[in-house]
Amino acid sequence: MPVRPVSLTQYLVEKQREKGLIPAELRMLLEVIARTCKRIGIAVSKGALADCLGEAGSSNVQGESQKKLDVIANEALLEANEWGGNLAAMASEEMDHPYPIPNRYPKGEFLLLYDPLDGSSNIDVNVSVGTIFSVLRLPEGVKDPDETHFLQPGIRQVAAGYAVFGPSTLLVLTVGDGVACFTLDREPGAWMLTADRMRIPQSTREFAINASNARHWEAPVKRYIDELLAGKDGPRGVDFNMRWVASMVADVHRIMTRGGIFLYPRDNRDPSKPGKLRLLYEANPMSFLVEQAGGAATNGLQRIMEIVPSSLHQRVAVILGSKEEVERVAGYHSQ
Ligand code: P6P
Repeated sequence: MPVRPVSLTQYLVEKQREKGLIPAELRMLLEVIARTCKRIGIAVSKGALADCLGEAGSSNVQGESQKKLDVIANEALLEANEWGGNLAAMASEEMDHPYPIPNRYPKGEFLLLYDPLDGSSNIDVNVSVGTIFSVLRLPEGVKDPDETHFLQPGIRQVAAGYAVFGPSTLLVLTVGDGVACFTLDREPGAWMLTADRMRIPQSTREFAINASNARHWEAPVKRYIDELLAGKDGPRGVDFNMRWVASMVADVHRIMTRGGIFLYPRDNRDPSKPGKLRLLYEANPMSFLVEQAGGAATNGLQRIMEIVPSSLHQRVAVILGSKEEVERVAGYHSQ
């Protein structure tokens, strides 16, 4: 009897029913996010056929110019999630401040944080991009959350995931019980389980970093990368390979699938920016997924998921992936 493929809905219902792992409200929230990721993927896939490429003519809180699709994806997530009654507020890379659920709708017990379209600088050149999301609980007794209620360490996440819009459209998700990958079956429009309990190999010979920043790196990262580049004639005694898509979801998905180490380290260009990537809606969700798959995630000095945030859009150095390599880099920082 062939195994009947499992849909995202069945996967989540079983996490709710059999393991009591997730309440119905969280299951419904994740279903809405997954449905919205399909919608975002459709907008991305239209490319030049729809008037959604290029610049939106605005910039976000990071001072980065917004692509039209950044704005489209952000609005899709707001509109899909504001009425369901599962959330108290949302925060996005594309919005300066959190978006409280309007009083005309019921408020729920969760907070949603997301980068609606990560890697959007790649859209116009047709390279994979994606959506990253993180779910926190609303702190006890809080009725009207503000920015401070989002400032929870990554260990408080109850769910995290990303969609990657690539050759196939994938949704990778954890609710704290391993990592599952779903592939979009476009005909019925259903997310189908194609990998459960994803595991990152403990060791790797593949690294991902933007090497053009080498002159700005701090000594431990410089040492680590120089050793990889030295290959079998150097202290590591083996050759390494490099990949850099410059789309975090694509680089991280490769690592989730076949191992590797991803580094976007702090560098000495701008002391006010300890790295490029944002802690709350990029580093934390990716760290949750990586740790759930047996990998590790550090800023060089501490576990990313233990960092207590000080501001909504704060940046952090990110070193994540195959545990042995991440621990080696952390070791170089502590020496
Ligand atoms: P760089 C995309 O803009 C992003 O935020 C991540 O998706 C990606 O890993 C990184 O920036 C790429 O940065 O400096 O190589 O363009």
